[in-house]
Amino acid sequence: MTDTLPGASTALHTDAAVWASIHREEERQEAQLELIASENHASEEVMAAMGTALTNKYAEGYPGRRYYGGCEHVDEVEDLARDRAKELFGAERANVQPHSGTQANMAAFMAVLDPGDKVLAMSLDHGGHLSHGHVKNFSGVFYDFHSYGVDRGTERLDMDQVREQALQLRPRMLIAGASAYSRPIDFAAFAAIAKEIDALFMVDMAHIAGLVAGGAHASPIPYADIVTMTTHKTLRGPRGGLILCPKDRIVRVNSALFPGGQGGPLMHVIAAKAIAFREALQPSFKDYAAQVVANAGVLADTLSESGIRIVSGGTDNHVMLVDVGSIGLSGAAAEDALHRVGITCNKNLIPFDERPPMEASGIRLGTAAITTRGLDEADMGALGAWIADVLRAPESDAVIERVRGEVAALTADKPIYSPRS
Ligand code: DSN
Repeated sequence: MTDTLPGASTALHTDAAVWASIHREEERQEAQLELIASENHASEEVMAAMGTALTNKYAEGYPGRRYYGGCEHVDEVEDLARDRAKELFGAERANVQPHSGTQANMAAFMAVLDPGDKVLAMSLDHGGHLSHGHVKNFSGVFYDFHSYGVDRGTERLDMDQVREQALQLRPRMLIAGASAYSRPIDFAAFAAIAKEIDALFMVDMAHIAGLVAGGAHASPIPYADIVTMTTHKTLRGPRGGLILCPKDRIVRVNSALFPGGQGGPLMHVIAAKAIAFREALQPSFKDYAAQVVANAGVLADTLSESGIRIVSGGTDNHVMLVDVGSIGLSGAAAEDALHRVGITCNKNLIPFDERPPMEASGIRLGTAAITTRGLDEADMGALGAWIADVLRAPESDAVIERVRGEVAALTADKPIYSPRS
């Protein structure tokens, strides 16, 4: 077994069963190409912060106003995280305590809505998110969610259709943001619709947060009343959430998050968020964000040129939906075939899909993680060809064997983390 991560294997570690599984997961990540669009590889420094004594500290409340003693140093950390988040996104205020994107959304809704209020958001079936009104999620249980989708012909958002729906429904809040949408989101157009119907405008930019931070997607900050995100996708931080808002809304946001939806903040994760925000403030992060988008473009073009349909014809961000139904496969079968060669992705509904979600007609591919490990446009051309080969011959042991070898060689050549001495 190789040691890949700092701190992951030391003489202090005695729980052989758990560490063996952790090592196997480390090895899996090193040996496979991670194309799940919501994942990334956090830096060693981000991961190290999560393994510190800050995990021991209770700190309900906010810096300077805590319900526990001994918070002077975690206050410093939370202030750093908040200040860096504000600087990174040009926001007036930040709450860095959400444990996840869904927790951030729960706090955002509680801060500005009353139970039962009407909300208009993107349909999960067309690329939205569970916490934007799924019937079994808290959002769908406590609020009256309605959804807009993409246009059937273009498979893109049509802002005239969104406006028409909004004028008819008159929701209290309009939400923009998606988990599987490959085109730019026109925040100015959403904000204009919200203004026309006197609704609030919220953006959940979980997927594109790193692209916004790196200048590769327009920012919603000038337009939105409240912005939520996760910190671990394109932003490449620790798992967690973040809320940004204007200064006149922060008191309600803070109290909706704690005590509204959460108890003690995870101070070790907040330290890791602070480190990740600093990383994203470096000029090199702009290069990273641009490379993520360039890589996605080449991957989508290569697949498309091989005759596999890409939803909406391509991508402008980090993600693409590949219509594997166009070559007679289900998303589940495609996910399995790619798994056999060491390429990890997820089956995904495509807009107007006729298959059920556990089968689906698409796979969702993203380039955030593979770009972190240093893959570039030339690698994307090769990767696209391998994916096409596997999807066209998923039962061929010869093809699987060959591509598995290619993936193994590439991952060995481009390690994620430096090996420990
Ligand atoms: N599960 C995430 C994704 O894969 O997009 C969203 O929360």
